[in-house]
Amino acid sequence: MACKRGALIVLEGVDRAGKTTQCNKLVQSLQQSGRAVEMMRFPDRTTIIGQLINAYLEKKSDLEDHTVHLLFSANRWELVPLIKKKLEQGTTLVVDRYAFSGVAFTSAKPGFSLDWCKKPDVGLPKPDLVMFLQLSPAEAALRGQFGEERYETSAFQRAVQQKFEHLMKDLSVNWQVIDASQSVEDVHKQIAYHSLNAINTAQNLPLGELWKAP
Ligand code: ADP
Ligand code: FDM
Ligand code: MG
Repeated sequence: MACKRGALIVLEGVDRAGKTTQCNKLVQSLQQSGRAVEMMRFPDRTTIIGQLINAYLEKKSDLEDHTVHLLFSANRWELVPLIKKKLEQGTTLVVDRYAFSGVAFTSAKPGFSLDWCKKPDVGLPKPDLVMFLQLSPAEAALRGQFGEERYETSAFQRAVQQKFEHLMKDLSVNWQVIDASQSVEDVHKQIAYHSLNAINTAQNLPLGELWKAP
């Protein structure tokens, strides 16, 4: 019998919501329970495309807005063969940001429609679960200052949050909104609960395609 596939689990949310903290914790706890699991993050700054994105985010280079949007998408597509291979081998992937960040960040810029922003990511492996870590700007501010990277301003983050809210109305995606203002441990418990459900459900389902009619 072919081995059961792993689940594609994504964490999204605004800056400082706790995505990276929770991805690490989830991977650790799933590993401790004996499951095959690996973490990924987007952008993946280690590839050649990722290095272009990294320089842009660190404001070491400027890129035209459509161009950088397509680079973020290309950075996901270049990892698709690996994503599919891992999932088929039965490894669950826990992913820090995905196409939803891609659409939310670019469509928060003037002159970009949600529809245009989604197009390059149509057909990507569809996550079995997307958890949105919800945190108010006031609570995010208590977690420290913004960094020096591009997009790290409160006005832009508010616009991004609104775009995420639009995206969450799409019921073809399995969204779970998590209250990220709770303790690290309490947030983790909820994330672990939803993830175990997704892992169990995914093993009997084919991998879907994002933003495509079934
Ligand atoms: P993100 O990846 O979403 O930007 P991080 O995981 O890097 O967020 O967390 C941002 C900051 O907030 C870090 O200093 C982290 O230690 C802290 N943090 C994360 N989760 C919580 C939490 N539930 N309560 C308080 N502080 C947190
Ligand atoms: N970002 C991330 C985008 O603008 N588009 C994307 O497709 C993705 C995946 O890059 F400002 C932005 C979001 C954030 C930055 O920061 C990445 P982290 O701290 O590495 O998550
Ligand atoms: Mg992070």
